[in-house]
Amino acid sequence: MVSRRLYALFGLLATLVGMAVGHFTASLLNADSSPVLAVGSGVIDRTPVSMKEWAIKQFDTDGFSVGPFDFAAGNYDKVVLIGSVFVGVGVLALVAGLITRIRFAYGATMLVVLVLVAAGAVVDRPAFEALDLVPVVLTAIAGVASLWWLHRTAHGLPLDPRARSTVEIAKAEGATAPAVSATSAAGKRRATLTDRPVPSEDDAEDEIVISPGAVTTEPRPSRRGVLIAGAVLAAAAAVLGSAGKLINNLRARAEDITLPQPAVGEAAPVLPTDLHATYSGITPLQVSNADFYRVDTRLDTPVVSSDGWTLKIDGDVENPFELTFDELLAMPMVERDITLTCVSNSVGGKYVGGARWLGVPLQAILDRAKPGSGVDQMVATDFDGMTIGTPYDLLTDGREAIVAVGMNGQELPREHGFPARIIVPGLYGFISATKWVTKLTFTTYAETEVYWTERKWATRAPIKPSARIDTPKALTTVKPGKVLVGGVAWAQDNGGVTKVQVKVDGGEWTDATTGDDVNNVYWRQWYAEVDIDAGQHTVAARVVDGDGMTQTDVRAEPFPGGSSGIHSVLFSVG
Ligand SMILES: Nc1nc2c(c(=O)[nH]1)N[C@H]1C(S)=C(S)[C@@H](COP(=O)(O)O)O[C@H]1N2
Ligand SMILES: [Mo]
Repeated sequence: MVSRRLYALFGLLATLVGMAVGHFTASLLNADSSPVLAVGSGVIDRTPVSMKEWAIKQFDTDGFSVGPFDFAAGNYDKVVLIGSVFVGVGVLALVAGLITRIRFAYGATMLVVLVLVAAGAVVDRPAFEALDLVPVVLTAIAGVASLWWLHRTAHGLPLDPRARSTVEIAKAEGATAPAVSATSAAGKRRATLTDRPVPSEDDAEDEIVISPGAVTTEPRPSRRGVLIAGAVLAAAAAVLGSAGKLINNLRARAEDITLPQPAVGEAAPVLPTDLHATYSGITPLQVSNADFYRVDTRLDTPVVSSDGWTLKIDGDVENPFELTFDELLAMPMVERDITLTCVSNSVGGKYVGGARWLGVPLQAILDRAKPGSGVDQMVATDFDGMTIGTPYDLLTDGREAIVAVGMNGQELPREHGFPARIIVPGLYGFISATKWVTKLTFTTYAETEVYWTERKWATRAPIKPSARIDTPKALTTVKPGKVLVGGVAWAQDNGGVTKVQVKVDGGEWTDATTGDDVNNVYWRQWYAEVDIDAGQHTVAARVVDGDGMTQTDVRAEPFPGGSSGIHSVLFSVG
């Protein structure tokens, strides 16, 4: 009955119960303290860039869930990383279970060591506070207690080691006991019907084998008891896990915020005709909040309440100050159409999007704070202590950075930084677009090293001009005749898009038709209708920016300062 496999399963089940208890408690206290999420984040933070880049290519994802754990969408390799964490923990849990076969304490110790690793990950989170340890401690207790219960039940032993076993009780009462040997409080052997040497208590626990003939020599494990304990624990894990998920979802509901209007003359102009409506396949001019790409280091969707939120301005400034959300909303607002781009977007990739942002010009904050002359970096800190650094000279070279509170006419979605985030036109998101921002520190590169700088990404990273082909899609077959080729192009840091050119196979570059321009820091739609014969073809596109420069065909990987190269698509006509 108590086979190796069963021991291993005990370890797995106990670990799942522990994880569910930890996740549930964390959902009540602070989602960020969930041991599972903490381990996942820890792994993400420690994964070398090269591996992430590789994983991005292999396992692009829009977010996923494993049981009760919802993982945010994002380009990072999260599937692989979290998948490996789950598999790794699962294997170790099975091993811990197996080890209890030798001695319960060994397996239990192994579980505790596993939880200690999770505790390390929790403590390591930048915004760690003592209360965050509660879920980890409960994880350990629940895991070991479950393991103990399964183990004792499987051996027909009482849960309390000092108590007498059912067998002893039965014996004492004079009933015909089905099994006669058992352990007493002192661990002494009471009776045995065989002439085998009397095994020690530990041996007895090790050697429980129910086979015909050996039936009466050992404490009788209860198959039913094990089944019940297993079912109860599995149900508890499922219920707690689901409850944690439900609570997290409830907490993540949007707050009811009334956004202020932009100041007089600061509303964004009406957008021009969206080519998406006529030429299907081209990305919409404005990407809806629901469809907007998401990239961050988080495994969850952070829930930051506007109540109690503040934006602190400090560092080398004449006037440090702090704004509440209401104070921020009371400041004069501007509305701007800006296309955000991620440095880890590969050529032709989807981590780019145009949206309408409402917010306070950063200039208003600079005017009040008065940064010192030595400042060369603005470090923005998010609610969890994650940091993003922006070159101060690029912030103040005339581009209009904003502290945004609205996105496409709505409050910022939680995924995109509620209650407030930074948006800086022309700079990749990882050096500018801090979501869930709570602090702006004016400092120097020498003094402060931010998250991605520690990981060797570039510190100065203007967005590289690029054209993307949205249609036809790679490796599809389109109807013969006039073939629609179209997409979007951007050159936010280079004076905007003047022209987009396309090239079919080895032909000449020819000008495409561009949609009406929104502004220099917004992307531009484009299309060309080309006569192409049946067969396999390649189409390429490139942008000519506002400075008159043609997009480079030199290939570069996203790391460390953004990808470059020409996007081309192989497709068939027929
Ligand atoms: N707090 C926080 N802000 C962040 C990030 C992050 O990991 N944490 N990622 C940045 C990156 S790399 C990009 S490209 C943009 C993406 O913004 P989006 O998810 O709203 O599209 O957010 C930036 N802001
Ligand atoms: Mo990014």
